Amino acid sequence: MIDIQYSAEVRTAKDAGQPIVALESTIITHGMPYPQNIEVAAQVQQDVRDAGAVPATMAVIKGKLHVGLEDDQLKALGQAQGVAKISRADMAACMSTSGTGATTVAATMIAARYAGIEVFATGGIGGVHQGAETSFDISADLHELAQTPVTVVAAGAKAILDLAKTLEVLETLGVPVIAHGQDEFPAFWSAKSPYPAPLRMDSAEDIAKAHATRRALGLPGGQLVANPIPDADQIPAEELAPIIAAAQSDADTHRITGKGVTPYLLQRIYEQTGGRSLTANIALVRNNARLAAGIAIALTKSA
Ligand code: PSU
Ligand code: MN
Repeated sequence: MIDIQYSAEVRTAKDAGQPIVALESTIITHGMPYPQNIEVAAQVQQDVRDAGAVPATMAVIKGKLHVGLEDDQLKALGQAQGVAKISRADMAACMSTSGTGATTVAATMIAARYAGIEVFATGGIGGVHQGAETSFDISADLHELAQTPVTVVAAGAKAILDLAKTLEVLETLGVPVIAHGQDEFPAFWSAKSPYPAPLRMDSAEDIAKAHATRRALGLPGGQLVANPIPDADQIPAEELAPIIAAAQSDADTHRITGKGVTPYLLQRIYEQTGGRSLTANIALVRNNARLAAGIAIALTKSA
């Protein structure tokens, strides 16, 4: 048995059967610069509350799995140096060696399932990287979606990835990819991509029903809900394309590999857009938090 450290708020919500939304912490430690990372994390938690659910930000702190962070814990994590980025492969080792690590989408799903939380909001999932045919860089997030029954709300996959290959792998793995309110798969900083999403749903209730039906069928694995960035906050894909290409080529030149790739690319794009990529990132995460709260509420009502 793992001794989970619940925040006071999450503990109360669990006891009362209230809707809870899981949140990841890699976006805080490896996805956004300090101090915006802490402000955004607190804001996203508040967005979940304002929408009627309770936020549970996940992290491993000194070997303990935390489900929900107190304010001081969140602040410390956001400023700490050398925090590990933990995915499925690293989670147990981080805990067993009393390490401190931020959870990626994959690790957050594992933590959520363990804590009985079925809905999770993030920015973008990891996916198949450009050049994967030679690098084999495919995020463990995709395999996690295939085996852990959590509905993940994201703004599609980051445009730094190969979206066509990412969609193919998700199809192979049997992961339902549901675009919210549009036919196209969204591309993180842009609402639309050239690729149609395999499924479309227009309400949180419909998404909750599909989740509950998968549960009733006993299907392992979760759903990916692809929620487009709000119109006003988009960065046009044409504008980003050369910036992404340059960032990718820098990553290749500097031989960045493995876990380092995604944080490196995000940081380069942040610098090259004069911070606009971060503004868009914040808007889309908040938008996802609100939809995830709606799904968690609908699931609680139908239970
Ligand atoms: N989305 C963001 N910023 C991030 C990430 C996603 O807006 O930092 C993180 C998530 O934690 C995701 C991880 O699980 O990047 C994917 O990393 P990799 O490509 O190494 O699997
Ligand atoms: Mn990778």
